[in-house]
Amino acid sequence: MPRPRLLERYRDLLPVTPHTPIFSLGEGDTPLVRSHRLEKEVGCGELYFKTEGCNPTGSFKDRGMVVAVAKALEAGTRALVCASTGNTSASAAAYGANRGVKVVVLVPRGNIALAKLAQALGMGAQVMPVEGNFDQALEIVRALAKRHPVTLVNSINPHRIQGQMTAAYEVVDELGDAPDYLFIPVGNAGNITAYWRGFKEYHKRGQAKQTPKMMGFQAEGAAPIVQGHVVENPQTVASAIRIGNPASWQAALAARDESEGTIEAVSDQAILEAHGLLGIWEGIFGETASAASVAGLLKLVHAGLDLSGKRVVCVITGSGLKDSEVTLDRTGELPRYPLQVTAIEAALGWA
Ligand code: AN7
Repeated sequence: MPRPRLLERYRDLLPVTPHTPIFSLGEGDTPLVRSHRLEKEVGCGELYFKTEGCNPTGSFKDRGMVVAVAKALEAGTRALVCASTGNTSASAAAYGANRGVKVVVLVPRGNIALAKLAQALGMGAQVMPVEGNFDQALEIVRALAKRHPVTLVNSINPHRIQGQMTAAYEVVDELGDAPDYLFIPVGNAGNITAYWRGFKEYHKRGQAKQTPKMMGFQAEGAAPIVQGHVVENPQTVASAIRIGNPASWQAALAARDESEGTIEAVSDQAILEAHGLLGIWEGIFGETASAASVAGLLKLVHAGLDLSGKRVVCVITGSGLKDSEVTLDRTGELPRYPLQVTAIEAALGWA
């Protein structure tokens, strides 16, 4: 028997009715990987990575998308529309293609990772690069969704958030309780909102004894929540979180305050360093934006946060294959070697 996937596994916790179509591309049930080295470095009790890059399109967006698309079909939608820094468009393209629904995605021209563009195009979405940033593109698709019988599948869509709550359920199901801390990157702030609601829901149902402190991290050049105002021209190497006016701003503040957590900024340099450590120390190749959670963990620990005896989960929101160009920029050009055993040995110092 195939394993039950997200819509079936968490049916009772999702807005699934007898009329909701049930389908799957294999989303959810992603690995919770115990840290090999970073755990000792930060001195916490247990450190885990929730590796959301293992979802079918390589990011956490698939959890929310499968629910949003199922509900859109149930309601008889004509098309799915979204604005995206890339991952939402890849996910919408996949689920739209799988169900035979038209998908329209607006992306900031020149500012999305190539692999994500290829995913959307390769799965038949109508990709419309626009002269503007993510926030501006989101305004356009909001207007489209008001004027036409189509479904907005950005995280403003409550079904997206409900789907993404399943990641928190999985963490608790696997650990037997909520962790003490959850570290997570913040862009449009849908995911931090979803995790918090998920943990609260499980706590309310008695599935978890506690809820975690929510520790969110924006990139320094795209940190509206940290600065307390909209950032008109957000800039960061982590293109997925290059967002200046997050849709779930208020909900993210609620997650921070109710959980007694924090939302802070991390520099691009810190994100790139954390990305390197995650790969080299742990064997986890995350997306650049995903490393904001690890950069945040390191930043707070170096600033004196004591995590001894604590259970910590870092969400790695997407796969490093998504924006591998950033990694290659960081690692630099490689020398060439002669095709000779002795030359290779000499270069390795094995001579
Ligand atoms: C890898 O795809 O906004 O705070 O349009 O792709 O829930 O927005 C992506 C966001 C973190 C931030 N990590 O999550 C989009 C988009 C990765 C991401 C985020 C995104 P939210």
